[in-house]
Amino acid sequence: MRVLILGGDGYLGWPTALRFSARGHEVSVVDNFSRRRWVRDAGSGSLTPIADLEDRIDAWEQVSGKRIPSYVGAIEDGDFLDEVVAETRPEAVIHYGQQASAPYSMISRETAVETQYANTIGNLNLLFAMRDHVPDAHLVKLGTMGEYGQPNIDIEEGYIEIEHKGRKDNLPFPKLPGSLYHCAKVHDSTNIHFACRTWGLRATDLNQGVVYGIESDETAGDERLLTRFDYDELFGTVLNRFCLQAVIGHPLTVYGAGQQIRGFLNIRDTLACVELAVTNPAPVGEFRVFNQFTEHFSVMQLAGLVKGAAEHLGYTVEIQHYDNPRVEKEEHYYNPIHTKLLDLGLEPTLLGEELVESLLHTIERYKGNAIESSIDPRTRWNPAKSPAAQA
Ligand code: USQ
Repeated sequence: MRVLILGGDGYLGWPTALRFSARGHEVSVVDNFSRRRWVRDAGSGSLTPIADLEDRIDAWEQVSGKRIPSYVGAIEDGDFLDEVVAETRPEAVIHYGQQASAPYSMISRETAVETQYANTIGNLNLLFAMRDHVPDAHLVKLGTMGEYGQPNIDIEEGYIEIEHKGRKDNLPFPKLPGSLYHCAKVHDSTNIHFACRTWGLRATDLNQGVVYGIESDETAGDERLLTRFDYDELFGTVLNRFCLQAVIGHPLTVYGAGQQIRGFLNIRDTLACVELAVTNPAPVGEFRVFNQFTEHFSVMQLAGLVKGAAEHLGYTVEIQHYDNPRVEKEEHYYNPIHTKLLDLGLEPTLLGEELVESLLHTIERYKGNAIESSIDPRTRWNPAKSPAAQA
């Protein structure tokens, strides 16, 4: 199958490109390296050494004999994306090419506008390019569980049957996004759903939880193929951050009481889910939604798990509660349904002490690259409520 991956140089995009290429698909990637730039500008960098895209592609060709063509440019540039789609004529488009950090979107007006512009306009350009060149192709779009927020009812997979004043309908599940980044994802979902209803496109929105992990089958074992690993306050996700913190002796940065619950999945399972979505495409005209995570944990459960695993390896770990920089529910009901990917055959990688220990071992190899000053949270959802503003 011809597969086009937007954001193919990123944390998930690169290992996804290798997985599809390894399975014999004709993969092309698009990227403008904005993730590399955002992290660098924030005074941090990938813990793992990551080769330039062209060098990675050469290395993959040496290892596998398969070449991945790359297109360097911004998907916000509609003409550029239009040409790429017309030239590659994908049967599936996997769209990761977005600004994916909630804290980054909350730094300032500029970063909020940048996030919503990059994400919403890039996605809109893609919908038009698909409509005009490959209307039968399947769009697999990375969404987020954070679109739903934490309502006090079970979260369904995309849609909920509502009975109102004696009438019933199956409607998009209500959205309560938790940051301006998450709001952008909601806007994308609305636009994709519209394109499916109006132009007959087909799409799967993968409402993904928080990803952790470093290696996939294809990236492990050859340093030239490693994917990036972020741990800074903006781009690092919570479990990856805790693991790095344990290894370098930084206190684990629990925000507030740490009773917030999120869905999690291993990076290998992200790749498996995306592959399941691509090989089982949505029917023409359908906007299909999968909730993509395998288990849920509170932040304190994760901190306890990392502390236990790291202490088992001989580290001393302190858990520190930080004044929560985010405006979020710290205690809440959380029961999202996530059966559709399991029904398609997903075999979850479950998190336990052994898995955390293997993550810690991988991090140990690169701990010399860690920039500790990028770890502590500085970005506040509501600066008026910051301790400094109240003092
Ligand atoms: N948290 C801490 N300490 C930290 C970092 C985070 O307690 O050092 C807490 C946060 O307050 C939050 C939870 O951990 O309650 C998750 O935070 P996160 O930074 O790991 O993840 P989040 O900002 O929600 O965003 C990440 C990805 C995003 C994706 C989302 C899925 O960056 O791209 O969409 O996970 S979800 O969380 O389901 O919305």
